[in-house]
Amino acid sequence: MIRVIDSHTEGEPTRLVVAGGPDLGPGTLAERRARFASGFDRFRSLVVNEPRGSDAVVGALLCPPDHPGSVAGVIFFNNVGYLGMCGHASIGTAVTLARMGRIGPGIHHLDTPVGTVAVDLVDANTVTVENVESYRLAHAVGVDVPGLGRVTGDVAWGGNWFFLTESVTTPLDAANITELTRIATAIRDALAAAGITGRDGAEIDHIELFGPPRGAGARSRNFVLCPGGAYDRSPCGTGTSAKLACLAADGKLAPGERWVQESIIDSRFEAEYRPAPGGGIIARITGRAYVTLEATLTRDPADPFADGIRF
Ligand code: PYC
Repeated sequence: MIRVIDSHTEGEPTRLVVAGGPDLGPGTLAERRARFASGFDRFRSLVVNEPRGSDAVVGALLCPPDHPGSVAGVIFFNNVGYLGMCGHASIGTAVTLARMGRIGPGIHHLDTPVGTVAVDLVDANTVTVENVESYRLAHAVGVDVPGLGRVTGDVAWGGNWFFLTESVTTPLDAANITELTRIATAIRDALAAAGITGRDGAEIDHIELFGPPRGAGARSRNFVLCPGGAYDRSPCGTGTSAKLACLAADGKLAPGERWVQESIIDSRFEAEYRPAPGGGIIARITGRAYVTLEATLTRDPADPFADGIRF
């Protein structure tokens, strides 16, 4: 029986699989993610794709941890594949674990395929995630984007790979989401065509557009394109971490200084960082999550879309 608990974090949905997931065997979360992808990809699709889910849903498979001090392991996935870390889904996972009675207020650790993160359950809905080390890989990278011209931005790691740019002039307004999605997709395609990648040739699969904030106290507004073409309703935890790494590298944000990142739907993350031993930063991201559904997923073998609609 596949048991899931849905939540949203600042508008971005998470579907946590709490029972009935595939047995991925022993090993690190990275090894188990590889086994998930090679042997159980239909399960990923069944959980997040239509008709049970949507392109916006990020799935999270709850697993046994691989470090003795951690409360759980988590593998994040979406409509097209797998993530390294996921900030909004870590917040959603912590709130859901609290609702299940598995954690109480205070600090807990989650193992992910890219490292262990800390989640501090501040209250039933508020969580601070201390992410893996984030860093800027490349500054002021130019790419020619068909129909858009030269776009300049930074390449940074925040648990996933991001291209961050302030070059786009289309206002970051919810009314422009279709156009912003088209622009960000064109930038991602142009980066791939130009051979611009993250470390070790990793695909830059998240594009982050920045503009001036609208709400009181916010420092910036963003639009984040996720790998499967959906936009992040939240300000994106790993994307905000990547942003802080760039601000720190530019000397524009001091350790401990508060950064309020606004999303395209006006939701917010509060963030700050401390320097990390590797030369990058450790970002702390605070947001709120709410449980929206507890359900059992059923699979009828006669259903032509039993494993979700896959392209
Ligand atoms: O919050 O890190 C995040 C995230 C990544 C993709 C969607 N949300």
